[in-house]
Amino acid sequence: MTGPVQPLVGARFGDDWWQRGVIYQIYPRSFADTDGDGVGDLSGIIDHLDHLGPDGLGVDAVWLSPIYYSPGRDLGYDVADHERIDPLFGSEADFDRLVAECHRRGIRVVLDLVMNHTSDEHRWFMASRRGREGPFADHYLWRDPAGFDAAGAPLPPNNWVSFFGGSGWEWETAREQFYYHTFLKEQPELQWRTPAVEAAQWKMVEGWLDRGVDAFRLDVFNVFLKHPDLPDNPTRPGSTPWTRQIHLHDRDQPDLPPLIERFRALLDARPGRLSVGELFDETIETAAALARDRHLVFEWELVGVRWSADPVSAALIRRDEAFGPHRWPTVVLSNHDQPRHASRLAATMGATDTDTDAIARAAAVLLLTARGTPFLYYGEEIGMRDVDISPEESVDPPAQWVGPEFQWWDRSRCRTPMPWTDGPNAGFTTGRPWLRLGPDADTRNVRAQAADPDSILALYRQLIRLRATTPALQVGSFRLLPMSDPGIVSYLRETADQTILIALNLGREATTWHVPPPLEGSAWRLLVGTSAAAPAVERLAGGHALALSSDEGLVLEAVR
Ligand code: ISL
Repeated sequence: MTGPVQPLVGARFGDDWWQRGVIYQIYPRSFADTDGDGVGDLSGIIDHLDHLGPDGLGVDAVWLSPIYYSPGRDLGYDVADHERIDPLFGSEADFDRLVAECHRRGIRVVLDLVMNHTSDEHRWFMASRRGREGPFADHYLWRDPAGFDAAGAPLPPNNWVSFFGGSGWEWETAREQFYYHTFLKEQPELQWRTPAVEAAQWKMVEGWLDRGVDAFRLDVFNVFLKHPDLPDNPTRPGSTPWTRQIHLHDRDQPDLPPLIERFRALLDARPGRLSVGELFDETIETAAALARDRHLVFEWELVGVRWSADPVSAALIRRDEAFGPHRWPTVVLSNHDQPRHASRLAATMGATDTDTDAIARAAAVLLLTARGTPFLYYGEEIGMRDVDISPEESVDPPAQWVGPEFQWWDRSRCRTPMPWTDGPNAGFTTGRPWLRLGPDADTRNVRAQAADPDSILALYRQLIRLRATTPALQVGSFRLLPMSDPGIVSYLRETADQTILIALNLGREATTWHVPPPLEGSAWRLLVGTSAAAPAVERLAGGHALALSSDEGLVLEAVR
């Protein structure tokens, strides 16, 4: 269908980018709109690639949240055709142009693969629900009712519930069977135990690889397989139907690892490919056990952390212990499912009037110096915050379900349009934006921050550039230093011939940091400071006392 793929030109890293690179997540609906419909599109992404490329932020890859044809019940995570671009975002040619324009700038392209479920408008499901015969009959998780109640209504096959609230089973009159859905009822679960399903998925994956896609994020991959007999889950005390079950039979089955390896083999057959898996509702230990070279698995220690020295240190240690020296973690602070970290971290301290920009700066240091492959979420590079969205304006489907039994944070708040300029609608669209822009878009936007050498954007650019030329920050070991001064988190990143020292004052007060002694004969040189007032230090001996304001961060290197 398409011509030869534009080769990657001038990429900073070779096949080891999975470990050394920085990946930037774009939520396509909210990045940039070129056709005036108020929804971001692929041409909008192309128009702004210079913001991301080597003369801008300098990221190594962009991950696009789903851009496939979809009715949008879960805003693209309900795919009606995995092999087709949603016209909402543009044409097939626009996609090929996006890949080419990224590759021309040395940027790789990561697609979001949603393979656990499809949309109920997928042609497989529309055929499957019609009856028990035909090529798609067993593509989904169909089951007979457990029986019928006194009124003759069918009873679900087991006690499984949907994570998004309510029963996990939906009755289909035409088949006289139930189908299962972990998420919305418009997201029916695929039956991965049907060989034709697996074969079709791999064919689809190969198709995207052939079109030049460099990597994939795997949505909720530990849910693909269920216990073949679909037994009841054991129950336990909990606050919601979901947490009242031990999810023994509806995910993490023993034959999951070989299934995932069959997927990974498709990527390993071509050089320089990576995958990053998203585990649904799982622990960091599970993430570490499933991670291997070139195939990352997200964990959420730093997403759930309270913004204070003790819990942040504990999270860093937990990551280090779970992954150990031989498995490679990711570093994530924000994504399209979570409150934006500038807002979230401030809220963990119960603060309403805190300077979230100072937090965003310190967090940028953590994100780009902790051990692991960093994932940025669009807008965090300008310190974007959550935006208040009224229930009437919200477009996050599970948020509509909210009730005493099902609490859901409205994800619309973290998915608002990117502010590019101080013009109308912040340069995002000439139409009516699909979600309102933040109230600070006039001042907090890319153009304003690009012109300000002390902006959050300038700091992100500086840190990403530093990381790209500093092997210890890319692949070095991690060592947390004992807490010597209250509020200070400090750690080392080291290779055989480079030592980098990071210090963050996560206390609410200014404090004094006593610089640890460097190796014999060397001193510390300041590489990056988050505050405009950071001392211009060329040679700093151990024991030196430095004043650090709240949320101030420093990155130093040991020099001879
Ligand atoms: O959003 C969450 C918590 O606030 C997560 O638990 C999330 O539901 C879970 O990680 C699964 O997320 C993924 O699959 C969902 C989709 O709605 C999310 O956007 C996606 O990231 C169903 O496809």
